[in-house]
Amino acid sequence: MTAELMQKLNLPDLMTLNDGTPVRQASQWPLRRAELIDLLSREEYGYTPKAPSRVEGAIVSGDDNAFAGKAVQQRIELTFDTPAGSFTFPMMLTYPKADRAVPVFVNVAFRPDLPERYCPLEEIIDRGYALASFCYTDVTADGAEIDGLAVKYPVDEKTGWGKIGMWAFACSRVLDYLEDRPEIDSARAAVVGHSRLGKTALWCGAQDERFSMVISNDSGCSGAAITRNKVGEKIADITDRFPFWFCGNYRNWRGREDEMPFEQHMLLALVAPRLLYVCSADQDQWAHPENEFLGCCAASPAWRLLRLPGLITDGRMPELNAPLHDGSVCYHVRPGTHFFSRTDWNYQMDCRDRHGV
Ligand code: GTR
Repeated sequence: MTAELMQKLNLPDLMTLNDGTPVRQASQWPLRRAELIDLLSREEYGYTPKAPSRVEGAIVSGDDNAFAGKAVQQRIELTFDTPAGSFTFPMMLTYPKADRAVPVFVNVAFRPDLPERYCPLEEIIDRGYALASFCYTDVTADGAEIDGLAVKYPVDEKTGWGKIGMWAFACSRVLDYLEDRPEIDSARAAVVGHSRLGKTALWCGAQDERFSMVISNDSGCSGAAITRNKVGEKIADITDRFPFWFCGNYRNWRGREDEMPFEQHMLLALVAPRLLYVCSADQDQWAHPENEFLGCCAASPAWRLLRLPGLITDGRMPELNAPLHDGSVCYHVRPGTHFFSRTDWNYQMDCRDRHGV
């Protein structure tokens, strides 16, 4: 059972302030939240710089009759100031024609062919959602290169932001821009990504409370999965291959998972009281679905503190294709491998419809 496993794993306590005071009331959550952001910034993802005061968008091309007239599609260049001059990156916005502002997915995507070929955009439009997507490497390369946004801010070797932090920052800049678009209901914005970009969506949504929903698809290690007792990828694996995703300090925890003062349930808990949705695929053992589920269970006390249900579960791993959508933390595991499938998107939209976020 999950409760016993959580005890055995001896996870660092979500509900104790750094000075040892137990967190028992909702009024203590903002302080605990700030502590957790600081901890995860210092040890894992690096510190995020201050947001720019304004993001400008220039529509560079568009189609007012996309999808046989059902939608509007625009390629937009976003520009904002940084300490080293302005930075620009492209995004694609598609929204259904409607008589009111529509909710939106902010999707950090892998491929430059926006919208991504695996993204079921027509279904998204038909279900009344907009999609704002950008390709992550248009922000900065997925490698050790100091390029793009990475050039624009000074980075401390131990605690400066890694690439996940930079991509997450870009998701927030997309929302800055969408707040100025009357066609978009920016109070109903979900940030979503798959795999390394699922980690990105979580870190973005953990910090940026404007997102009403945060969705992780197969994010695994350093995403939704509890690191202690994890199968598949471990901190040594991920920091060997992708050290640049994180801050320098993260390497200190290679092979020392049990000693870490932080854990991934803390990342998930930062989404409270907003809606969190974690999606797994049963054959994705590198990500480890069971530990992603465990992450949802272990994060749930944050919602309960705020008088909301966390994950509603009997503590057992759910059956395949039996999504848990009743609580403020939602979870599903579908059959198949590591992929952002149409099934995942459709479950995510079912969940949004149901919660109205
Ligand atoms: C893998 C990495 C995972 C996951 C995945 C992906 O190579 O080990 O953590 O992020 O890439 O992004 O597809």
